[in-house]
Amino acid sequence: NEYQAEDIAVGDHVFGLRGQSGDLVSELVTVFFTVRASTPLSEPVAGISCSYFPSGGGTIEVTWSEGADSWTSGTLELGDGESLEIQRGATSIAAEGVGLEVPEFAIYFLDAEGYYSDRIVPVCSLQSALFLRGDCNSDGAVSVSDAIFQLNHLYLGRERWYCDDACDANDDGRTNLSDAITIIGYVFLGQIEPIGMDRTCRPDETEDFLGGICECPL
Ligand SMILES: [Ca+2]
Ligand SMILES: [Ca+2]
Repeated sequence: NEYQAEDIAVGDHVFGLRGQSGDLVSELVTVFFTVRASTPLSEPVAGISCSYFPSGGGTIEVTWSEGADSWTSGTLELGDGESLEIQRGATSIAAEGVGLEVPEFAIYFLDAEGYYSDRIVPVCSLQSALFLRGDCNSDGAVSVSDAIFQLNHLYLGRERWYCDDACDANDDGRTNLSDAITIIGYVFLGQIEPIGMDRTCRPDETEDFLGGICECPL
């Protein structure tokens, strides 16, 4: 059984509870409680930061260091009602599959006395996905098959790539014939220009409007 009361003023309060069954009435049970103006668990964590990784369905990762007030558990609550438990002593939590944009979410903590902290809404920075430039077909290598794959889509309407940035081999913000030529020049002639292809995964270092699902395939 549950009874809820809201908008109780700050200060000391008491309520009484009596059970009744037919003519029988129990003794009055009284409960004293105090509503505090602010939570005693005011600084559960310090130096909180959040990263959002758009690849692989979207992941948020929140990290922190120990705050001034100790806590016994915590919760990461997503806007859709899903929640994840934060283990005692943890300094990070990650939520996977949160979608293609930073979701609404908050974290809060609970101390040994049963007090909750305020809800903390971290600001997440966008972490660019790593990808292998030139690996248009996402098989983990830069080879002539990437150029063929790209041309097959561009001119024959075949399967499209997942990661625009990987197919933008010359990093000019467009995916077109010049990228296939760049890939061929790299594979057969060792031409690393214009962007210094070196078979390592990196985030995109230039601003463009390309997107897609990019991951490091290595
Ligand atoms: Ca490839
Ligand atoms: Ca290009």
